Amino acid sequence: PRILVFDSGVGGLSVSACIRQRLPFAEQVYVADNAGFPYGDQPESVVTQRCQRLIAEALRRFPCDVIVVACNTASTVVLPDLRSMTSIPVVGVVPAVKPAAACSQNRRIGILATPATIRRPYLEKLIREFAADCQVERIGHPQLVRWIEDSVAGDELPLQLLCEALQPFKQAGVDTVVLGCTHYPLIREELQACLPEVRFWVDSGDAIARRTEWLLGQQGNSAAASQVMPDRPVRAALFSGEVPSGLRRYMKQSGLAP
Ligand code: DGN
Repeated sequence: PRILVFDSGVGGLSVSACIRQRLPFAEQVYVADNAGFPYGDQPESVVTQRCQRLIAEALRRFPCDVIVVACNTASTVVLPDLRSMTSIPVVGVVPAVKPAAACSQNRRIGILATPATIRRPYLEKLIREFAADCQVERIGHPQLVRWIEDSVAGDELPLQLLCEALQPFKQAGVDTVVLGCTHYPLIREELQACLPEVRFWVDSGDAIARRTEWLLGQQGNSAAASQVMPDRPVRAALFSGEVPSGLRRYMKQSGLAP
């Protein structure tokens, strides 16, 4: 089977890695709209049009069995239009508020996401539905996705600034943090170093991989029915802009490329 994984940049690779772990037999086509990055700065209609166009182009070259929109910011706006464009099942990603509420022992949760995701009403809905008994501290960081893109290309992360930005979580005494943007698991170690007292770091990667597995199973695509892809999990990495210079090294490190 083949899975199309889409993001505005390299963040969806954190999801690709989870899919790779759960579905090592599946081939992935990674599509990144880095010419349109970051999506938080774009009107919703532009994000929707760009996603539809790029995914349609990729599907013409590489027919896929499942589409994963591995971007929280895009998932909040594009899923209905994508689903009306194609009969291929589409998986979206939402911040892992529900699993975080299940983990937290002191009922204090931090949500780290892009400003656009923090602003969207659906986040409020998730909190009301799954974390009503928790104190929730939200940080919508305007530059973190950019720093992570640059770090894959070889730049140093501004660690001091990162730790300063996370101070509200320290002050609120959260024991659980939701990584509500798919870029963030790529710097999990640095985040942990800034907030060593946080016990649980929760992201959506594994839940997406499980959902994808279920959808493939529905189509009769399973490990038993497939040939394992040992050294080419990502068949093509299609970037709408310039390919980040450290991409190959990064993908090698994370087992996504030979
Ligand atoms: N990886 C995207 C997300 O999960 O929200 C980043 C969005 C962006 O481009 N700002």
